[in-house]
This record gives sequence, structure tokens and C-alpha cells, in this order.
Amino acid sequence: LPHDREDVELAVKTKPRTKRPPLYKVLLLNDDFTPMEFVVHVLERLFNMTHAQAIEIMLTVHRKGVAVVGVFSHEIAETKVAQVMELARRQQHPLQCTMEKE
Ligand code: NFA
Repeated sequence: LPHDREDVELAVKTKPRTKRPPLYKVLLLNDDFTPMEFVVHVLERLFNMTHAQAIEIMLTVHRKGVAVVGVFSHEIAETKVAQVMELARRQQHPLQCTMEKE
């Protein structure tokens, strides 16, 4: 229990703060070489999108250069980025995936 003057002061003034962990957007970047069907496949497999959703997001990346494909905790976002990069590397596609704090 606070007893010193300073501790009492703090106990009165300090708002209880519930600290939520920050969220991270996973971004997919356009390029001129990765086949559209491969991007659709990645979105279906790693981001649990339906075929229609995956086509829609792939076309957004294709037209606009970048799109958010999901929002996750830091650890999950890192894993998703690594999984996309690994699938692309295995097929020798230049597809790029990054994350940024929301
Ligand atoms: N722009 C690529 C093409 O025309 C398709 C693509 C979409 C690549 C989304 C990367 C991300 N083949």
C-alpha cells in the first residue's frame, strides 16, 4: 500500500493502463514476373482466403502495387512473411512480402 507522499500522489494520478500488444500488417508487393495463379495459391494456402477473395486481393496488388493481406501479432506476421518468401523462393518467383506496425 502507498505510504510516502510521492507514492500516494502516483496512486491517485496514475491511470491503470491495459497494454494490448501491437498488431502488424502483412503486405504483398507487386512485381512483373510472379504468375497471378501463384499469388492466388499463396493467398489461399497461407491466408485462408476463398478462391474469389484471393483473386480480388491479387488483382488489388497487381493494380495498386501493394495490399494488406492480413493483420497479426508480431510473431504470426513474421511467420506468414517467412512462409510467403519461402514458397516464392522454392518456385524462383521474385514475389516480395513484408510487415509493418499498424
Ligand atoms: N503483376 C504480376 C503479373 O502480371 C502478378 C502479381 C500480382 C505479382 C500480385 C505479384 C503480386 N504476372
